[in-house]
Amino acid sequence: MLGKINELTAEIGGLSANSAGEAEELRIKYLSKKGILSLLFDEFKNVPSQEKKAVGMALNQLKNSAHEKIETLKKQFNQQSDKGENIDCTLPGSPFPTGTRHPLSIVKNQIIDIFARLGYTVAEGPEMEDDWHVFSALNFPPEHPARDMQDTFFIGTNPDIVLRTHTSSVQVRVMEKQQPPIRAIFPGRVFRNEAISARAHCIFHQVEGLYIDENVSFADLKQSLLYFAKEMFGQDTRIRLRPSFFPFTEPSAEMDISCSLCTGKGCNMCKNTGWVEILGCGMVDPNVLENCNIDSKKYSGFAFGMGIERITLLKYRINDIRLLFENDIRFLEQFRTAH
Ligand code: 2NL
Repeated sequence: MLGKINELTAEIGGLSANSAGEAEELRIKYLSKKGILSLLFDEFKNVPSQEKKAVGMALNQLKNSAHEKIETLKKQFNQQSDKGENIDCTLPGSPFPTGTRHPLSIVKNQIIDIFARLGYTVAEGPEMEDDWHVFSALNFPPEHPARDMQDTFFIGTNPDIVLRTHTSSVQVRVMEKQQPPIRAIFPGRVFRNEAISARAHCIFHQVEGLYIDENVSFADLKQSLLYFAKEMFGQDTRIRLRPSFFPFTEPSAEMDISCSLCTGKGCNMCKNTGWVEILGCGMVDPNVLENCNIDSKKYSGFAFGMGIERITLLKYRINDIRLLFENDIRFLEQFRTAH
C-alpha cells in the first residue's frame, strides 16, 4: 500500500494540463467520488492495524498534495479573473505621449487669428497651377525672369503647368469668382527652384492677404499691417515702409519691424540696422483687378505677402530654416503651446 501511495505521489506531482478542461479531467480521474484516491481510501480498511497509522498519514498527505496540484493546474487558466482582483486602482496611469504642433502651424494659426479679428476669412487653393493664375493674371510680363525654369518648377514638359511660386494664384481664383468686398488671407505651401541654405528652402510657406472694396487706401494698408505687427511681435513694435516693386502692386513697399531682439539698438539679427524685413505689400495694380473682372474705377485694394518660415525664425530666434524641415523630435518637442 505504501509503495502504491509513493508511486501515485510521484505520478500526481508530475501532472500537467494544457487547458482548464484537461485540468478538470485530471480532478475527476484522481479526486472524484469514484476516482483513484477514493478507491485507495476504500482499500484502507484492509490495511493491518499496526500499519494503519503510517499508511493513514501517507494517504492524507497524498490527498492534500493532489488537491493542491489540481488547484495550481486550474489556476493557470483562471488568470483573467485573478487579474481583475489584483488591479491596484490607486496606481497612477501610464503617461500617453501627446504630439506637438509644428512651429510653422503655430505661427500660421496665429497669423490667421490676428487677421480674423480684422474680419479676414481664409481661402486655400491648388498647389499645381496654370500660367494664368500664377503669372499672367498677376501682370507678369511674358519675359519676366520668375517665369524662367531657374525659378519655377514645371510639371513635365507642359510649360503651362507649374507648382505655384506664391499663393497669389488663390487670390486670382477668389477675385474671378467673387465681386468685392473681398477680405481674405491665403496660407499655403509654395515652391521655388532655389538652392537650399540656412535662409532659403525650395518648398516654403506663405500667407498672403487681400482687401478690396470701394475707397480702400494706402493708409488702410499701413494701419492694418501695423496692427498685425503689434499683435504678432508685441505692442512696442514699430513699422517702417520702404518703396519696392512687384508686378502685381503699384505702389509697392517692403515692411520692416523694429528689431525685437535689440529693440532698435543694433544686433546680429537686424545686422545692426535696428530693423528687420517681414513682408511685401502694395496697392493691387488696376491691371490685376481688370484681369479678374473687377472694375478698377469703382474698386481699389491692397495686398501683402509674407513667408511663414521667416516670421517663425524671427519669433523663436531660430538661426537655420532647415531645422523646420528635418522633423527632429528634439527640436519639435520644444513647441508645446495652446495653439
Ligand atoms: C513677398 C511679397 C506680396 C502680394 C504679395 C498680391 C496678390 C494679388 C494682387 C496683388 Cl492677387 N498682390 N500679393 C502683394 C505684394 C507683396 O508678397 O515678399 N512675399 C513673401
